[in-house]
Amino acid sequence: MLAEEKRKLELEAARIRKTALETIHTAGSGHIGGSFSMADIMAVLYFKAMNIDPKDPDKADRDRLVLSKGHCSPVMYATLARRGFFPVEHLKTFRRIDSDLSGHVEIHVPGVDMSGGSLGQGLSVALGMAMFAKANKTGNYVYAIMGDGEIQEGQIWEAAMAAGFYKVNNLIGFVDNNKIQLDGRLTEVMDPNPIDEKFRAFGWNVLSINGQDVEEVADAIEEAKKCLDKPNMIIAHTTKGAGVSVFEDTPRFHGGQPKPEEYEQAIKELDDRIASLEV
Ligand SMILES: Cc1ncc(C[n+]2csc(CCOP(=O)(O)OP(=O)(O)O)c2C)c(N)n1
Repeated sequence: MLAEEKRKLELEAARIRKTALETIHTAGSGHIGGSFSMADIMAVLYFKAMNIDPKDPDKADRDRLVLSKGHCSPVMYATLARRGFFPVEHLKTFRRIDSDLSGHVEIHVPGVDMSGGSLGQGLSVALGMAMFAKANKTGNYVYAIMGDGEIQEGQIWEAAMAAGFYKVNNLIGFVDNNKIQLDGRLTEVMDPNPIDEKFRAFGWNVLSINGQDVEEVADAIEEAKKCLDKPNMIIAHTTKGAGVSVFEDTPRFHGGQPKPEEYEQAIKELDDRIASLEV
């Protein structure tokens, strides 16, 4: 990847984080940790990899994305708004009773292909979409983003078994492996490791990357697209709350809110990061 493209993607990721945080702050609630850990993945998907058109969100041959960890709606909505699917201003209505932007992603929002919230279901839905695309030769890819705590759900492994058996190679999954779930650290709650070997055993092409590195994310997607006989799972090693020092690797920021001084510091860090990336 050229340095210039990398800089632009890093800038998008930083802007997505700031927009997501402001959205959560205005609402007074929302999930910071899991939104921030996957912000770099979202920047690569929406500003480089995916075949999408914000002016025609329902175009038939578009790539689909299922945000199975649907509680991370702030990062999804911030990304869609920044990419032009709807005005950034609209994010101010996030989590209001009369808004379409509810706390978990909803299908009626432009750019959203599947509602989320009940963990464990997204991989099955994405598999169905990918099988449809193959059967109808539409040529599109289907992405699914799961949490590492989420893969404790049994339905994930039913979908994994089917995808491997049917060699659904246009399916590209991500596990946002940020090592913290709602109740604390994954290894203390119910350790799903080794995640890579489990998916491999179910017939998947598995790639393990640093999910905070936009270049590694982009390369992994390209690599996945070359695989013609297996579904693809990208295990993205990430840090919960990545991008802001006070949020990083801190279980309380799964769904908890920063104190005013923490919020100010977070905005300052993100502004500094954005300024360092702007030319
Ligand atoms: C079926 C189901 N059970 C419980 C919850 C409540 N819940 C919301 S987020 C979460 C933790 C998810 O952890 P992880 O998948 O690691 O997400 P991340 O750390 O990336 O936010 C839980 C248990 C839910 N949304 N759905």
